Amino acid sequence: MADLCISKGHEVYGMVRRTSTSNDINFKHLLDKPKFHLVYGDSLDGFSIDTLVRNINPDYFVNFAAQSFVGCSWDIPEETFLAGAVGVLKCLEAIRKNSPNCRFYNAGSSEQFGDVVYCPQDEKHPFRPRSPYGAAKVAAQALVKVYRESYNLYAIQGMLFNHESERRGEEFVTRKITKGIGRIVRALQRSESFEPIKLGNLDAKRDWSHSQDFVEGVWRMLNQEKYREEVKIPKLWPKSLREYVLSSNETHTVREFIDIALKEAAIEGQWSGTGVDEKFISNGSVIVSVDPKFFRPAEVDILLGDSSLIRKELGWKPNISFENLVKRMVKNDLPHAKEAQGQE
Ligand code: G4F
Repeated sequence: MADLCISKGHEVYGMVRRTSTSNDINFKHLLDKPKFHLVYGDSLDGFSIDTLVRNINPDYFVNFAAQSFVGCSWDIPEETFLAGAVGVLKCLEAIRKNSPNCRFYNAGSSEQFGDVVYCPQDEKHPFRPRSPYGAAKVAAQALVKVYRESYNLYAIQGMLFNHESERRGEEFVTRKITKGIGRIVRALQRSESFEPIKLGNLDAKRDWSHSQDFVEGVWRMLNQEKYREEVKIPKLWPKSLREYVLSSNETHTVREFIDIALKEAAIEGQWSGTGVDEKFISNGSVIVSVDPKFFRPAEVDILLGDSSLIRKELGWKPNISFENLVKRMVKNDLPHAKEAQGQE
């Protein structure tokens, strides 16, 4: 998002929480840009948000702050809910008091649909969250609506299906697979032994896209009047602003992701067994196995989005296909790619 805003000529203030070890790998390349500033804050510290909004008086406020790993949200439900919902309330309050013309975007999720009742899921699908994370996002969306309608704020929350990239965190299934393949390819090249990639539910279906496509969608949601006539008059905002679904409109199992990824890494083999005994075997070695420790207390079995509304109304469309997403992530994690980047 910061890359996109800077490419459009905007000044960006990136809020970071203080940590004892640095966690800047995804924005290191921006640190020497004159239009990029890092500021300390925490969306759960109302004072810090209030001061930042007052001092910066931003045109846009994009809130991606969250405990965003669904799998962990049962272990730390309170932190997940506080960051996902209460933090949003603090951002909205700071904007209402200090900068009411600032446009606010909050990251919503297809996890809000949860236990889905129809496919594909569009903006009208009911919210039936299956995790503390999904519940927090539903609460946040209600707060955003209340503030939009009560105070006439340009405040919206998009419902984004899974979005990945070469910068994805390593605990999420896509990056776990591509990093794991990188590790195994390196071991094979050195004739070393290796552990398989241990995963949970291989039958889960997700609608995966590349984050680069989605940040453009977020930008369009923040600037709806450029694309939609009826949003031109700020007085009509609470009624005319829309909150859109972003999705590829395709769904694939975790297993299909693995198949494309292994093919890209030229690892040939076959699946055998079922359930917890399922494995992908190549030349007698187990490459992927199932470990029940990665099963969730409640799973969202299928997510499949319908993003036709934003495609029609704001002219958005994704450019990177599912297959290219997988290939890009694998290429990035193969050992030669890392060596070329001087990271090995
Ligand atoms: O990659 P995941 O952990 O992503 P999940 O839970 O779908 O959530 C992501 O997408 C949401 C939008 O829909 C975001 F709101 C959220 O912040 C996050 O970005 O898991 C994807 C699927 C799940 O069904 C999970 O059970 O993969 C399955 N899976 C199977 N084995 C695994 C594993 N997930 C993880 N993380 N690790 C495994 O070993």
